[in-house]
Amino acid sequence: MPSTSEKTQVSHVSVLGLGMMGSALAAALLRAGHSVTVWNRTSAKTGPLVAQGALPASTVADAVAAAPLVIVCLTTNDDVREALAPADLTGTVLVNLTNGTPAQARDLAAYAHKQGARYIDGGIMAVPQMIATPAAYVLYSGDEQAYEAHEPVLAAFGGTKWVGTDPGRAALHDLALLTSMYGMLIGVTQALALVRSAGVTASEFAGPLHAWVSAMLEGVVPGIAEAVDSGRHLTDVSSLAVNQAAFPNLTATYREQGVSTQLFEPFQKLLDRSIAEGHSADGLSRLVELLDDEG
Ligand code: FVH
Repeated sequence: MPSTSEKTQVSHVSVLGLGMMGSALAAALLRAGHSVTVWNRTSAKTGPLVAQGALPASTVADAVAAAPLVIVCLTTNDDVREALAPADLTGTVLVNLTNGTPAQARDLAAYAHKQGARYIDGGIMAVPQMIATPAAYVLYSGDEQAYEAHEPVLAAFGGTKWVGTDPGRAALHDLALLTSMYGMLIGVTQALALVRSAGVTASEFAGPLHAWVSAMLEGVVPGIAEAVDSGRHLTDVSSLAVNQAAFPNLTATYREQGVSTQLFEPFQKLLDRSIAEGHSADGLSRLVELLDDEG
């Protein structure tokens, strides 16, 4: 295992994977003044980065050998395992920014350690166009010493947020944030389908939709978080009973308008269960507890 002190002055970085995100990461490193070696399975994709000053590597093994810090951003963690197989990882600090599960991150950390490498897992909270802007940040977990040594280089991508030494922790936070995003998109998708069924354009509805979702997030999230952490779910905001009574109006209207109910039926079931289990006076925070025992 290398000593991290050898790595503190790293300015040569290799980037494996030049898809939309990997290309944005490599370009950000170049703009920050680092020397960057790039590798991509489809070698033609190295062209634009080479034009910006990157050095092309023809194999993963060459790219890994070229720099002590290696950033990986492929489609899946199975792809990462497959791509890294021919490389000698001894002495490398591997930063894996591929989306995956906490268990996959732990497996990759164990694999990297066995190969003599240090492992940091990351979750990118940005789209490629946001990389290196103040709106972007990346969650990191795993080898803390290696992270501290390389954080100044990783800061080229945007903000850095350390979430713990469990290599799976960044993926967990990442997936929780993505969960909230997909939940919001389910609502947005359904709302736009509903108004469209009545001849209202999405552009016309976008303003009120954005304002409403923003106000709800701002007004509701802190209270729900406090209730979940304290276990005190009684509410004077909006009871589960009143939500259960109102919810069928949503699904009935979807049916009347010829819009599918499939995305919203599970929520009705959860509300019904909350009442059946005697939580009618509680607020929506109680649903977090009900999901706990869904297995
Ligand atoms: N794009 C985004 O907005 C999100 C933001 C949050 C983080 N995600 C995750 O980042 C990973 C890469 O996403 P991407 O957008 O760069 O994806 P693509 O543009 O489709 O590029 C995929 C690259 O992966 C290479 N690749 C795939 N399979 C293999 C393999 N078996 N061996 C080697 N490389 C592989 C692919 O190579 P090629 O097809 O060009 O030859 C691309 O370089 C992903 O986890 C997102 O969830 C992005």
